[in-house]
Amino acid sequence: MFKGVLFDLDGVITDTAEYHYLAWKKLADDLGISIDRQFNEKLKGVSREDSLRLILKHGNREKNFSEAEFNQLAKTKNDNYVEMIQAVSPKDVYPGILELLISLKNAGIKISLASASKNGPFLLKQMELTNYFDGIADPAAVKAGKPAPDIFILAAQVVGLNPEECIGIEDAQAGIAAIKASGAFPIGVGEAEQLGSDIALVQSTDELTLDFLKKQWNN
Ligand code: B16
Ligand code: MG
Repeated sequence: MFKGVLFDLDGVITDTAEYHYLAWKKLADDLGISIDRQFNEKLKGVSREDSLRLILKHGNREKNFSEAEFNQLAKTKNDNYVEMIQAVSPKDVYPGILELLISLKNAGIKISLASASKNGPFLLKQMELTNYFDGIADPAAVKAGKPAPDIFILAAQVVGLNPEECIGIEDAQAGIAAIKASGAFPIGVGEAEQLGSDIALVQSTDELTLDFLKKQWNN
């Protein structure tokens, strides 16, 4: 049996993925770079700085900014995003997630956060979920972001486990790659087109019950 579950946040616990998209879209529009939802799939799970690099590259503007200007652009996006997430509340927790956290707690299975977002702890607090988490991996403490495995390895470590003892749940291409590379068992929230047809997938988070997780693990 698995001993821990490593949760992505944006797109798994709540729909902040949409706010990230809107904040990047506004920044890109202001720079005259056109991005759409299909391009946004590449940004999901990717760190703030790497996302900005991808957007500038997409608009052939990667050489146009000094380091200070680059940092300012990242800050502008984050300020806008942080403004949007002030209103996040327990109502915004995706269906079935609270029930899953309760069943995991009752079963003595460790719960850890493997989000690339530096706003993760704030969001857990807004949704009143902080107390369910046995550990939070600090994205600022890892060398390489998703698709590198570092954040999932750290998320397992902070709850005293190896990734091989854990299930990782993700909604992003980069995140699934990171889970696979860490040695944890991947479960995807989303479509096979984006996440691949070689892993267990759910269309909606309310399918993520403890029984479902056990079934996939034992498959
Ligand atoms: P921040 P996750 C990721 O969170 C988002 O999917 C991604 O769009 C974002 O750029 C990244 O966090 C960094 O977030 O700018 O708030 O530090 O999906 O790994 O929970
Ligand atoms: Mg995500």
